[in-house]
Amino acid sequence: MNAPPRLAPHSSHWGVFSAGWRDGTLVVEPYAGDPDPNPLLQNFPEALHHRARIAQPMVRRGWLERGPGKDDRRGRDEFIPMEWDKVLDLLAAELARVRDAHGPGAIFGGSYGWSSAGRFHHAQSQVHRFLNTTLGGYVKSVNSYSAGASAVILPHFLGPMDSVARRNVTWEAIVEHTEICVAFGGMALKNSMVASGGVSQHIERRSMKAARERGCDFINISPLRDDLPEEAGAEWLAPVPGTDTALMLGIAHTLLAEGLHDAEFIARYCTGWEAFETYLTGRSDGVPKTAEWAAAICGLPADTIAGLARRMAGKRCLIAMAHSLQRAEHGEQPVWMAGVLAAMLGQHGLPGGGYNYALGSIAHYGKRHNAVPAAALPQGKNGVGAFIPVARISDMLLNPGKPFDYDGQKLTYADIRLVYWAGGNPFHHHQDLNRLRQAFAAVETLVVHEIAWTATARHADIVLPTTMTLEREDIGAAPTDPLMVAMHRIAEPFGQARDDYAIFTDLATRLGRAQEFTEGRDARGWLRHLYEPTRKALAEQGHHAPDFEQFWEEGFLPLPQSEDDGGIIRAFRDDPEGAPLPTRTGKIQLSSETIAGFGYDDCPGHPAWLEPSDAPAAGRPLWLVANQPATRLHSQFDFGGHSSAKKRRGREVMRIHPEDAAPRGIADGDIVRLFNDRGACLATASVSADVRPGVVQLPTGAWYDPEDPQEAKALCVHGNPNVLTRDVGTSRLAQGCTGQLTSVEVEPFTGNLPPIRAFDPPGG
Ligand SMILES: Nc1nc2c(c(=O)[nH]1)N[C@H]1C(S)=C(S)[C@@H](COP(=O)(O)OP(=O)(O)OC[C@H]3O[C@@H](n4cnc5c(=O)[nH]c(N)nc54)[C@H](O)[C@@H]3O)O[C@H]1N2
Ligand SMILES: Nc1nc2c(c(=O)[nH]1)N[C@H]1C(S)=C(S)[C@@H](COP(=O)(O)OP(=O)(O)OC[C@H]3O[C@@H](n4cnc5c(=O)[nH]c(N)nc54)[C@H](O)[C@@H]3O)O[C@H]1N2
Ligand SMILES: [Mo]
Repeated sequence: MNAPPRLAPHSSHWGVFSAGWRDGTLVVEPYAGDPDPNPLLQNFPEALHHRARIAQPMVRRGWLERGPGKDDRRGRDEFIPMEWDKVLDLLAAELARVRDAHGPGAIFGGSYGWSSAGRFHHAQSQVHRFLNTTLGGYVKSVNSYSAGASAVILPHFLGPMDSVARRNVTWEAIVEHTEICVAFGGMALKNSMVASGGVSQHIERRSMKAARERGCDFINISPLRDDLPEEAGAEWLAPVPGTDTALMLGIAHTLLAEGLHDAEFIARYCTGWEAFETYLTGRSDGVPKTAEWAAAICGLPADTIAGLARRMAGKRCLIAMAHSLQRAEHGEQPVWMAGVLAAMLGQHGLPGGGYNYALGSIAHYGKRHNAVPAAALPQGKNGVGAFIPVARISDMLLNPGKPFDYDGQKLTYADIRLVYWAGGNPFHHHQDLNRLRQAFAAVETLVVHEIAWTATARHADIVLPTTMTLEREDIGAAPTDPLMVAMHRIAEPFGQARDDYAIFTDLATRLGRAQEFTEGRDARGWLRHLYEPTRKALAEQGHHAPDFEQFWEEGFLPLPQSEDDGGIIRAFRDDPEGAPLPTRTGKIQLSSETIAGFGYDDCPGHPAWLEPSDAPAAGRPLWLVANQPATRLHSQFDFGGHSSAKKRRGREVMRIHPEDAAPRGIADGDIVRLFNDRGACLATASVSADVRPGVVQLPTGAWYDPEDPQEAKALCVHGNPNVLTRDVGTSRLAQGCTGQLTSVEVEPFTGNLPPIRAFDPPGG
């Protein structure tokens, strides 16, 4: 008998693996060194040759016949297949037209999205490099959908996002030192199983188990019971969504009133206590933020809140906070308030203590850093200065020239004619999709590179089919993962799909800038080039440093890691004068004159409880939590085997508490309709006591599937919650994404059940 063919190494954002073919079937096996592999890997086999893949370049009929221009037929027009040479001629001419007529400042190339894990073929880097080197730049986006509010507020009071999230408290330190871990938004394993660039070892489950066995208490503060795993043995406290800042204020007030706060730490390491304390005690507004006050807002008993404060004091206490809390209106507030709470407890900078923003939200955090650099494609210089905070995309396209606020600046929306997207799915990530459709109708040309017929591709004028990761070679690496992966090619390209790099190379050639874009390298040449800094650093430090050929043959290259040093916050604690924080005062800012000086009513100069304007009300009595999906990464491979198998009756699953289901006549497995002023979608109900009463949960990622695309507020028959979410910024400070929470009503769906067509290629 023949030996089974050798599986070759590869990597994805959701895990490292080996893959290959056995009897005509794609086999995917997790990396042998991974203690807790991610089941998302099993989305690959069915996805590879799925009918949802794009087989050939396509151009929208209306654009082809009438030329570039505003057009509300985007998303409901026909597509015409076109040869590669012809479509690239057409696109190069259109890019040159926009550049010559309006300048590169009329091109939006932010192209937000996770694309795939390989560091060279990373589509977002490719499109940025292409626009910079061939057209002189593009209007970009700043910050992320993940952490839009925190990226702006954290540097004001503590330090840059990366230092507070990525280089702070490690899982090792938690296992050894933490006595109580209070996790706002939990630390769901589904989330920490994912990291951009890949992750070779999923250690979160066993770390929580080990900490628990040593005696660490975990508190899961979340509307969902399963936001901490069983292994953590967590206590579950479920406040009303969006009220964590009030809860934290109630804890802070108890600490102060009972003299449990660390006044010495505040005096030595913090500034701005007075303004905050005046607010906390109510001297500034007549409202003391007591546990009773907080209880009335967050729905937890006052005793529980005060009891939690007493349990947190005097112990090695770690406050963790999921990204999700700040992906909501006034999202800056819980981020800041959690930092203030950790300061009142005197815990910042202690091993296993303090405040680790976003720990457990993603696999990058809580790890040591690599001692050697890893590959990244240089993006060139962007000659355009204009930008938007990333989630202001529809606002910009609908309001060219309109002023907006951002972090103390008054900026103006650019006048965009052409939008170029490669490696992201705005119909996944953006809010109020009916408004996004209007925004995309307002541009002259929309170009999309995609592996599959996402709703974004369906709304484009020019659709270019790209290879998916298994169809090309790349290098997988992330700054806190101790493994570099030689990602071998596992499959031939689907249909006529080409690499993003090959497409951009041919476009750059047509625009007379081939050398600037390619620097004379083919894809293999780039891999060698990007590998070299890692090899050199390994050799210099006396580690195994194979040349490129040997690395490729070995497949998995272990990388050395640096000490678990606690980063800038530990250094500051050890030496506040010698290693000041990069804030304005060099200390932890419990209030900020800078922010107060901006005069924003939705983001005052100290953390504060601000009422959400989108809370449940008549006609929309339930909070909707639209969180990250457990069964895929965002919208990627929604058509894969694992994602499909976890749907019910072909639709995304919405969880609802029995107390909310019964009066509505909703039984487990029923198809329901979720709706509010902005839109409606169908989902399959799962009746479960693991969600807080008054809350329903529908994760993101089911592909937008309008029942009748002609309608402005079409029903999404598949369960995409972003038809319901609101398109507003967190505040005038950060203008971050607020997609996590909105309010809705739910009812049984009684009409004829519409078919799911999201994965059928559009008709010609
Ligand atoms: N309501 C609500 N909305 C949210 C969130 C929420 O909590 N609630 N979360 C937000 C967050 S945190 C994020 S990060 C965003 C994520 O939003 P996105 O990052 O936009 O979502 P993805 O589905 O990962 O999109 C990546 C796209 O790239 C494509 N792709 C993969 N590989 C390649 C490639 O090699 N080349 C090309 N050209 N394309 C490729 C995939 O097919 C996919 O369509 O969503 C945000 N949206
Ligand atoms: N499997 C999988 N993992 C992922 C991703 C994915 O798409 N799939 N996406 C990755 C990305 S890009 C990111 S940015 C991270 C996102 O990390 P997060 O944004 O933290 O992830 P979510 O699952 O959206 O939210 C975590 C939990 O917060 C809780 N929550 C929501 N609102 C509130 C609130 O007001 N108060 C409290 N206390 N809790 C609340 C919800 O119950 C939710 O399950 O996840 C990453 N990991
Ligand atoms: Mo994210």
